[in-house]
Amino acid sequence: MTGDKRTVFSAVQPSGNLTIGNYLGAIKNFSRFGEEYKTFFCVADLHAITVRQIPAELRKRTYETLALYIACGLSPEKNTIFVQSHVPEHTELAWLLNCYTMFGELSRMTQFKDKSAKHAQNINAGLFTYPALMAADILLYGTDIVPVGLDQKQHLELTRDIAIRFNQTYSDTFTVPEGYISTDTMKIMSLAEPTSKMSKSDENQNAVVYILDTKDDIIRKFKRAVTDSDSVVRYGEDKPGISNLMTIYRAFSGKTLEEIEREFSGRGYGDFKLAVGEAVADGLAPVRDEFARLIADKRYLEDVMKSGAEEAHYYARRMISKVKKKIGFVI
Ligand code: ATP
Ligand code: LTN
Repeated sequence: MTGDKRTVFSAVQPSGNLTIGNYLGAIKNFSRFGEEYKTFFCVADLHAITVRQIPAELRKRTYETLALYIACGLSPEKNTIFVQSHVPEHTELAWLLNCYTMFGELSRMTQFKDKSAKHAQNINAGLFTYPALMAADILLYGTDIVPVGLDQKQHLELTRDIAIRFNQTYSDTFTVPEGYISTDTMKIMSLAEPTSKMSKSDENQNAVVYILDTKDDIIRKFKRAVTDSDSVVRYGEDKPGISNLMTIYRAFSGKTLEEIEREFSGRGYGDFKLAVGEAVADGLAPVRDEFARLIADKRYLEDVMKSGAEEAHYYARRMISKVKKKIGFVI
């Protein structure tokens, strides 16, 4: 809780161009909370450096991620929007929580295993302790709800375990958070390999639709999407490609799966893929326009980061001193 309001926290890493997976699984859901909750949304630059980043790109993407938050409907008046490294308590609490997080727990994280396999030449300690920093992000603000995609569920469970462990060791300190995972869009799949997650760091550009892709690119990518050898638009486990396209189309058109099956019954995949591409491109057009306006106004983005960091810092400082007292530090 923050004051008398329930608290929401989430973050996205500025580690690449954001995809429609990030949009549907995470950012689009963030704006559901602005009115009734105290909300904190941050750009997780500290997490991003667990994988090597080019400095100029990281800087550029930090501005872009912040601008995309706003373009996707998060108004800085109603939400606290900030950059993770601007609030030093995130790093500070991460160290403290590292001492309440077990080696065995971190070893079981599937994201660590996946990223270690992908970046075998750079399996750094930060990649391993990534979840303790994520727990720090969440627990600093007394967060009740964390909207994320399905891939973050395991990290959230670990966050809950860390909070419970700390509370039991000392006394009630952290709120134990709940995930908010929107079942309709919790895992958008790659267009090239519909059994794996669409990921912003995928090397195959055709597998991923970016929020800022042009209409032509979006339509071209959907036209090439991998499907299957029959030609029936039907949702089912045996049809991962078509099911993924139906999930995306449902999210952008507001139609139900039954309505979609009916709409395309007796028509080929070509028509269906074109309809999906158009719905996505049209749905994202206002986001793209707003983004173009915002990214040209660096001063405004810097003002948002600055006041967001000040606001976040106020709450973070209070939690850090509470935690230090419980541990027994002289403060
Ligand atoms: P990377 O490829 O660098 O690991 P990512 O695309 O997985 O990045 P993150 O910054 O790790 O992106 O994720 C930001 C948010 O978007 C998280 O809440 C995550 O669960 C969600 N998300 C990412 N990809 C998808 C997806 N394909 N479907 C649904 N949600 C997703
Ligand atoms: N690990 C997350 C990004 C992230 C996050 C958070 C999400 C960093 N800190 C706190 C929710 C709450 C990811 O999406 N890969």
